Amino acid sequence: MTEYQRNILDTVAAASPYVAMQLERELRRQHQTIELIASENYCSEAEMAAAGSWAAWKYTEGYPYQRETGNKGRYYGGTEVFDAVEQYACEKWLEAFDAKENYHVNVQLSDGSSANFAAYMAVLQPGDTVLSMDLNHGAHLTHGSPVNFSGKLYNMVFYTTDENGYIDLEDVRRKALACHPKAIICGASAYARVIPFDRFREIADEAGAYLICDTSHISGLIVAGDHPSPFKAGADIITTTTHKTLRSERGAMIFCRKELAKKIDSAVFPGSQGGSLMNMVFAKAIGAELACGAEYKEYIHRVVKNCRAMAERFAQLGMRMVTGGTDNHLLLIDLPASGADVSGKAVQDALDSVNITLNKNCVPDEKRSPMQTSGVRIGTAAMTTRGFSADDFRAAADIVTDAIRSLASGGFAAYAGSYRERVAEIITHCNGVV
Ligand code: DSN
Repeated sequence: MTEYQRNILDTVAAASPYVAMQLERELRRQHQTIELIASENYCSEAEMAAAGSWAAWKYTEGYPYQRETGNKGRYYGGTEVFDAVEQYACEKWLEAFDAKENYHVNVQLSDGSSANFAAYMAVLQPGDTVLSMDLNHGAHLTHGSPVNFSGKLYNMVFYTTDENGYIDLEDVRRKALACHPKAIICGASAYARVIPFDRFREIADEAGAYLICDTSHISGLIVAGDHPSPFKAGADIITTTTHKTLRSERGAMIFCRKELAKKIDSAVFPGSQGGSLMNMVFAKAIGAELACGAEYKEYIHRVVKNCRAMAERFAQLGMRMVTGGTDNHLLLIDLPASGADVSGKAVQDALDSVNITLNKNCVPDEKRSPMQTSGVRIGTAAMTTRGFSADDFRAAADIVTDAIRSLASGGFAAYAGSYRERVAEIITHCNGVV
């Protein structure tokens, strides 16, 4: 446990021994667990400190200064410090993405769903047609799920992946020209290959549609140059969370072409949220500084390298992945194609019991329900932060494969103790982040 974590526990314990006890339990769980959920990561103590500070106490509805976007400054007084930090966070994030020239950013969003909500609200009316990726093929709930606002408010049309699991650009183009969408959405939560933003831009231009890119998963790779940039491709709106591969505190941002800045700012406030979490904006400012540094880019290169090493190991072991491998920070194991007649949910639960955390995930043309699934998603961002090497990820792939196979053959319980021991051994290679 770090000194900072000890101080937090002591401070909390003085007010609530119960909450401190649960916080300590969670820290212990994190410490002993190999964290393979592709959307999770560990931010710096500096960001945690800013997020937990008195910056949370201020209401700051509105935006810093009178911007050329037309917004009218703040609604309350006493915001000088917040104006400066929010402006600084915006400038640093634009610098991190090399997007200062043509893009505007709003850093007030608290999560990816509200970012997508505001992004759609800025350029779409209820009932408009939107072309988006099919959820079973890797997209996010906010990309048109019938149980989500996006599926309820807009007329969603879906493109899919091809027989090899890659985005089917012919399908995208055909549907775009047929349905005349107001916007095309690209970006995914469970897609292991490069998203061809430039091709999406061409198709959106041909169809006369806005191009909205949800880069929540891969934004860190874009900063580090390990994935093509939607900014360079000229996307209209780019959303991202800040806590996945960007490795900052929890939150989100919306980037847009400068001419859309007023629409985006208005869609965020007053359109869809009130007082923003300014403590998180302080943390995001630190996150942006870190993302501008060479050390962060080197970290992302290792995330990608480690993911390839893990995918190669799974392939050697006879496990099948959607698309056969990965270009980014995640991979998707197809359980039936790997000869394992078990659900993703059963694998997730079994691995939880031996201190490996990952998540069940649908695969293209999924036969099971979303609560069961035929796949599991695995990511390398979190454990790379904790210092895992390519060899450590290969060792983790060995345990995951053995566990899936023993689960499928009914012998998991007999081996669970040995899996736990193997996890405990490689966890000792971690640094002291948790
Ligand atoms: N929950 C996130 C993920 O796991 O990808 C998306 O919101």
